[in-house]
Amino acid sequence: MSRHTPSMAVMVAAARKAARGLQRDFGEVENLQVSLKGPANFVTAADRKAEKVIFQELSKARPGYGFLMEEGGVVEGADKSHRWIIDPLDGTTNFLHGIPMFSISIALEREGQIVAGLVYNPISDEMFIAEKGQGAFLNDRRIRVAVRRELAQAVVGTGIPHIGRPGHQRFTAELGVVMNEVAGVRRMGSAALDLAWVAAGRLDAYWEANLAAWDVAAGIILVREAGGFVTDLNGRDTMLDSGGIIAGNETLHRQLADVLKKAHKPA
Ligand code: 2AM
Ligand code: CA
Repeated sequence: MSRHTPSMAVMVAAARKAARGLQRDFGEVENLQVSLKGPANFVTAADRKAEKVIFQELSKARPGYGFLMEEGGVVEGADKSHRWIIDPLDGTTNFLHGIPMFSISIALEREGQIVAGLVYNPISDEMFIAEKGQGAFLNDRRIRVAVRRELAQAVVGTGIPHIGRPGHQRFTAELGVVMNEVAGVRRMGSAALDLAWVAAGRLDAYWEANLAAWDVAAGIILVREAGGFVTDLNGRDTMLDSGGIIAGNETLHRQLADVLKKAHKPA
């Protein structure tokens, strides 16, 4: 069993409350798929609504903490040492298409360091949480990164840039080298869930570029508390700023980083 701090209890309560709205709205999206107008505006509204619920719950419980949110951006708090980093709906494209793979991501930063993270999949009811020094948990059961030591046996997650996003050529080059080294590549569509799945040992490793802080903040502490390694694509600790990320156990993290370097060298 995990022992949560009061802050984690607050995060869990906020996520569960927002999830109830997302579950209802996801059911509606499945119905809207057949309409010509499609569910796009509806999904934007669901996203904003979920963020508002989380913002209100966290503000009530911890007055003064600051916020960095996907929809609402930065909200300065009176308390300069604490900040919530929130993605109310990570995996929006999946949600829009009725694919039941998306998540709520909430992280707590103290003095610039992530001290708690939560990633919740409302459809599978899987709650991934971690606090600094306390380990990582899935629905109250301890989780650990996978122990595989060979890329040739590893299933590796990634994200594929799409229309309107940068990095298409870079990704094609990366995939070109990685697919020759691994047992399988998976593209799930929610960076927060990908990292939670690395923490749970479902994915052996994961990489992606051009992400935002709210996509990865909670997932980073999940992987680390599950015994894994996380850096940006240059091996540095600046994932929240650079937007690139590599995660896995110590061995696979290093191997994947080395393989990716090959993709970035001019031929
Ligand atoms: P989203 O669903 O909240 O948009 C998929 O590869 C991952 O990339 C998802 O976590 C997705 O988050 C994220 N993503 C998509 N577009 C993005 C953008 N313009 N900036 C940062 N992250 C993005
Ligand atoms: Ca996101």
